[in-house]
Amino acid sequence: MISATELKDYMQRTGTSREDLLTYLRQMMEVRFFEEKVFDLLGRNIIKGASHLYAGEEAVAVGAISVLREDDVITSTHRGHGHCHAHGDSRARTPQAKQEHLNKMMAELCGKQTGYSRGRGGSMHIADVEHGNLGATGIVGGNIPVATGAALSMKMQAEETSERDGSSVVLCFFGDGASNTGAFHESVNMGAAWKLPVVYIVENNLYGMSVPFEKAAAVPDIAARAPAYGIPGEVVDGMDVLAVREAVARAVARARVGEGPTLLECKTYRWYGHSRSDPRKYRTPEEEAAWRARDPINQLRDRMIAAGWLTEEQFAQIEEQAQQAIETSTQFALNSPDPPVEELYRDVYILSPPRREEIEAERSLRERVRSAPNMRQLRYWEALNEALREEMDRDERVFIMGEDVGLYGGAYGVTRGLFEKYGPQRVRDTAISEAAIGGAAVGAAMTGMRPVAEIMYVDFTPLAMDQIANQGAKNRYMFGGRTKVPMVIRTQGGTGRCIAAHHSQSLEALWVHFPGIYVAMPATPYDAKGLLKACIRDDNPIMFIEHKMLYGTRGPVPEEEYLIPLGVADVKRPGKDVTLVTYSRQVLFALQAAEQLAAEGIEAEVIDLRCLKPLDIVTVVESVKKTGRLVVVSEGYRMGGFPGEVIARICEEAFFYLDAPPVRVAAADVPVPMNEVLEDATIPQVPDIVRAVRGVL
Ligand SMILES: Cc1ncc(C[n+]2csc(CCOP(=O)(O)OP(=O)(O)O)c2C)c(N)n1
Ligand SMILES: [Mg+2]
Repeated sequence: MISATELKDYMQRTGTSREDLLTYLRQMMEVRFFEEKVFDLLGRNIIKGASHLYAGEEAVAVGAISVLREDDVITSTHRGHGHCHAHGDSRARTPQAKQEHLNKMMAELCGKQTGYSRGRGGSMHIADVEHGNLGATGIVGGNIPVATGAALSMKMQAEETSERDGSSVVLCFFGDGASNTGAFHESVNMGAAWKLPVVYIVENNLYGMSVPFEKAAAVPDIAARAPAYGIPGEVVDGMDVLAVREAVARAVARARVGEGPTLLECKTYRWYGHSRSDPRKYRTPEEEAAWRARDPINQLRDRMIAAGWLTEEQFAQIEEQAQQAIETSTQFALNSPDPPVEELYRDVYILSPPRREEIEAERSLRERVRSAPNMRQLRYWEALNEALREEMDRDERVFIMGEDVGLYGGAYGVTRGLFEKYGPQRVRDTAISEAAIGGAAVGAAMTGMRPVAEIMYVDFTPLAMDQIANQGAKNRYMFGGRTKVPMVIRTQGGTGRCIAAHHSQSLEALWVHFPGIYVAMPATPYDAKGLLKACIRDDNPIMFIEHKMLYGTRGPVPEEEYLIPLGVADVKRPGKDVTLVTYSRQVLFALQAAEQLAAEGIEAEVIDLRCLKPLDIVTVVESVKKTGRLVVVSEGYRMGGFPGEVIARICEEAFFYLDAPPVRVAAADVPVPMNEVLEDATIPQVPDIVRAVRGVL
């Protein structure tokens, strides 16, 4: 602990005023009392669920956030009340606004409509995205890629506006346990490689739940990992608000001028167990007492009293006011209503259903495309490439990132020439770090950019699943509808190149499963271009799945600009006898099957869904009402695949129009084998579709 004289020196050196110290003291006390109240409310089952209390660690959040400007942002963790309070309090300008902020925090923990996240997030998803708190995460380490993406966004926007006083920065808080996740390593590497304005702040409270850091890793200090990534690392006394403030100020200064990230390890301790139910068997009373003797609030109080800037009476008064503020917030929360059940589905998506005129315009365009023999022909990849160019020209917030998307042009050539045209800032080659790519897209999208991130194979998307699904797709809903994530994840799937079980799957069923993300799967160059453009303009996260065997296929694409509204299927061939529903490459197979069937006098109607979500079930229902028979075809595994969903919907909505049981034709439930003959046998082939149709007639 520093002496009174050292404190005075510190204040002169750092330009800190007595008022500032009083603010830190008050904020730390409010966090402490807030947590004591939450502990009590949890015990009385008034607050439900899990709450991870921050008491003991107050100096980290308060010291770090005291350095920030209004345009900076933070990301937080499952132990996020301290970050949320320090941040919200610093942004609130009046005593009334400060009280309202506490009210919203407490209301959120109580699951109330008036809470920051409308009661949908609770303790683990507390956020105030509109004011720069990008939110807490329930997935340990999950916020680190998001913070990195936000920092990328800050850097790109600062370069655009060439701000004189340096770029905005991101403070990324996480625990010692999180520093052992892949998300941490991928993110710090990406942040360092791109010199992003982010400060990674590890709150090392010695344990990840019950496991001591010393048993989970072989390095004594997490900060020691920093040089391995080429960035500075520093161990900081996390019980000393001024030490934290000074270290963070240095790191932020570096970040603002483009020198990149710093890893700060704040050694700290939590007063309570991991959560309320934790009996803390893994800690000794002596260890707890030793840390309590270093209470960050008492340390600051004692120093201020010694320096003559605070009396016992003044301290008692701050204490009383802080208690009162927490009490008021508790009353506010308890008097607030639950979120209305009618709003259960609100904010999962940003809905912008296409207008009838838009649907009609696209329908007549596609009819013209089909019947214009002299229209220019583009390959599927060229159509996608043109879509990217047009959207990058139209909107400077659109940028591309992914593995080998730069000079290489993407594994399947879709981004060819874009690096040359738009440069390394807007066409960014990444490290082989799928989680960081997905999370960076989320963070960038949350902070004003419109990323198009490429994951080379859909088979690799599970590596980014937490980031895309948990952090991205659920973002808007769990943060109370106060955010949007306009990102497109471009990827490709499917068999056809003998590249076996890790490069040939069709995993769309995984992606349609998560609420909050759309899935588009175009089959033709025309659809590919119009859908990709529409997806880039849409405000929702979208998984855009191409097919590796379609890239070389040619088709008519109009010269003029057009969009394809999301969630509008295309009847690619009309018919009256059977409805054949499919998407992606199987559309081509279904059309061939329909051709063969026509020779037998069977008229199959081929519906290309184009988007699996939003799903145009109306077009399918209308067709089934006419034909009475349904066959759904997909290259995805049969078990739990998308055809099952379409068939279930038809049974729900048009059962009595069916004249035969609906049938699915899907991929064999085997890992895709490399051998060509076996590979072909795994997916539906034209004769399989023909046979299935005959079977339902
Ligand atoms: C990916 C993931 N794994 C495990 C958990 C369960 N869990 C929640 S918090 C936690 C400990 C995290 O430790 P640390 O990062 O040090 O943060 P602290 O709780 O100490 O603040 C664990 C294991 C989780 N929520 N997410
Ligand atoms: Mg910990």
